[in-house]
Amino acid sequence: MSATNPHPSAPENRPSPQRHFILGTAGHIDHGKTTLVRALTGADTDRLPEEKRRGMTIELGFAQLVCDDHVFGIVDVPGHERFVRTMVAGATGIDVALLIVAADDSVMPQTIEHVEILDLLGITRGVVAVTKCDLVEPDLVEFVTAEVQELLADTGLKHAPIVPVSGVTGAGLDELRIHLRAAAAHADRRRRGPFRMPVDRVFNVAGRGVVVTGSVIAGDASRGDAVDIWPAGDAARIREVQTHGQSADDVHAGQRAAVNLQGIDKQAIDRGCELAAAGVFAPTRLIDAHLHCLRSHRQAIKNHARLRLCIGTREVLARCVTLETDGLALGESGLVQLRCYEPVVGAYGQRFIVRDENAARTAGGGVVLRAAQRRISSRMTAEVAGLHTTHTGGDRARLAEVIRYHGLDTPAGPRLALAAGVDVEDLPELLDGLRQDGALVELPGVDQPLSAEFIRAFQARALRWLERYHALHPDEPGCLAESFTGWLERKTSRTVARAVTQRLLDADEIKNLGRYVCLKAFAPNLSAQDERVMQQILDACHAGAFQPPAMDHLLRTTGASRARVDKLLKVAVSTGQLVRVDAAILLHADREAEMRRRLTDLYAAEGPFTLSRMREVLDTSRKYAVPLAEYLDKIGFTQRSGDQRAVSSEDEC
Ligand SMILES: Nc1nc2c(ncn2[C@@H]2O[C@H](COP(=O)(O)OP(=O)(O)O)[C@@H](O)[C@H]2O)c(=O)[nH]1
Ligand SMILES: [Mg+2]
Repeated sequence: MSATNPHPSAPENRPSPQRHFILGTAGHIDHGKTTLVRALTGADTDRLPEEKRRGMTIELGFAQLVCDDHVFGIVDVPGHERFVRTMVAGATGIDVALLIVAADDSVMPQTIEHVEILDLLGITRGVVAVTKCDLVEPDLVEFVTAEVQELLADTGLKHAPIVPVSGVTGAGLDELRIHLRAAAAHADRRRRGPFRMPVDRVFNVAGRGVVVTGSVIAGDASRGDAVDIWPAGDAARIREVQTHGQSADDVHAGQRAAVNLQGIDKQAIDRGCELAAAGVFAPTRLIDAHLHCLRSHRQAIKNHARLRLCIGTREVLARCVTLETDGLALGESGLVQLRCYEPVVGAYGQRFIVRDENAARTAGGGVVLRAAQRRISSRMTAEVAGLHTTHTGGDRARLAEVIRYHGLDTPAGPRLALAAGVDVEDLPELLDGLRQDGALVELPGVDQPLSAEFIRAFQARALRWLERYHALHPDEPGCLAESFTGWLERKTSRTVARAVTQRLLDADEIKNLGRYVCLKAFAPNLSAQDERVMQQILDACHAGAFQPPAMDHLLRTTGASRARVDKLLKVAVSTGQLVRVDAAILLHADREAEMRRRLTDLYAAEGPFTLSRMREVLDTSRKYAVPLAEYLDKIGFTQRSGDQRAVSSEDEC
């Protein structure tokens, strides 16, 4: 519990820039929080008439404490058990805690509950002030100190120094300031990233419009900046900013801020809204998280229990779906999905509190792992494993998981960094690392990185689909290529569908059979020589156009046996690469389509045509024209009347 500076060699002679921190009070009612803030700053944070009359804090109060280059924005919270929700809203953005315990009362219920809340919010920097030391003997102070040490032993505040003070006589205040400064020096909470300010007050200022106040928990904002107001998503612009009554050009994380907004009505905002950098966040009703159930809570958190989620300054009802166990026993932690009844904004790493549905008790708290896009349950083991990676993995593993989770809609830039909980400047290097690991794939025409695991899973799904198709249509050579890519396209996009088909072909997982695709295992068993002969046959048929080669010709050009050519012709007909016109004539599929196109054009230009006109248009001889015409009659493409033929209807072309 050392409060000394671990970096004594830091240059002392240069004037260092001011550093800003949010300091939050905590502790049982009447233990002297408000009095101590007044003694430290001169400001009375109980400003409401009702607070004055009842001598107790009801609303959050604000003051500023300057200790050399350290500037603390103080949030003074109520200690009454009925106002724990307000306490949580105040504690949400704090860097340093000031826990107050009265020497004449020692540890009381809200001392314990507030410490639990600070611990659940991940606050590890703090100082304990044992107040009202003017009222008690020194050995009682020692006794209280021991009780406080015991209370903090298992918490993030176990190293917090304990300072005896009096808010009335001012004893111990200098020492308290020194310890606060030291605690702040070690404050290491993440504050980078886009601007975020959960709103704790809203009011109108005559002639200026709406002003909102809050603790800036990340990033910075300047006059003129565009902001979104969540969860509604209204857009507004910052007209002016102040911090502790002073106009400022900008505000930073760790500062209390009053922001005058332009373009929004007071009715559209209240405590619980959040001001955020424009275009970065999106509200969600699903929060995937790691949740801890307090050992002191009176009951376990059941699977599907209804809880109140306190996140930022907002409180919403949520159903808690446990993902690793059936509920969370007292003192147990685990992965959960919080299904909120109203939208909220949350980002990776953000701490939150859950309270009983009737809001009487703090049940636990945890950390947001992702603003989720889909429901998950304990049965979806792959999704739960991914979430586990998000919870325990390093930056690179977390980034890979975010990219996998988002599939084809991976966010980019600041939104990607935010979701993965990494600094946006570190993104290029992390992405390069993932590329080297083979965790990312680039698809032609797709500019965002895609997760190799996601593409693998998607390809496996496509293969399963094709397998089912084969099972349902055992007599077909495969699935029509356009149906297959059509299915892929409905699940993804045209570019991705094409790229994925190509990957499956390249990997030899599927084969192209003329107009069909089939699983490799389902493809007719062709040897390399068969493939070569097949290509020669197809080339010869294509070249022959409407006077296709006869068997003799095929045997001569391929040099293959009659049995082999017969077998390959059958395969080519079954896969639609060749079209059988009659026992002796096979047309290349492209030529067959071309024939119908030419005759459609002819019919459009000249109406019904004779066999000899058809022969001219197809540039063939009577020997072929007769069977071709009969074939076309047979498939219903043409209708014969005397020696004239009409093309039946455009639909059939
Ligand atoms: N003697 C003495 N009285 C104190 C001290 N701090 C607070 N009080 C008194 O305790 C009562 C409650 O103080 P307050 O600051 O409102 O407590 P809070 O509810 O924790 O904010 C008030 O009557 C204060 O005057 C102290 O250090 N010494
Ligand atoms: Mg008070």
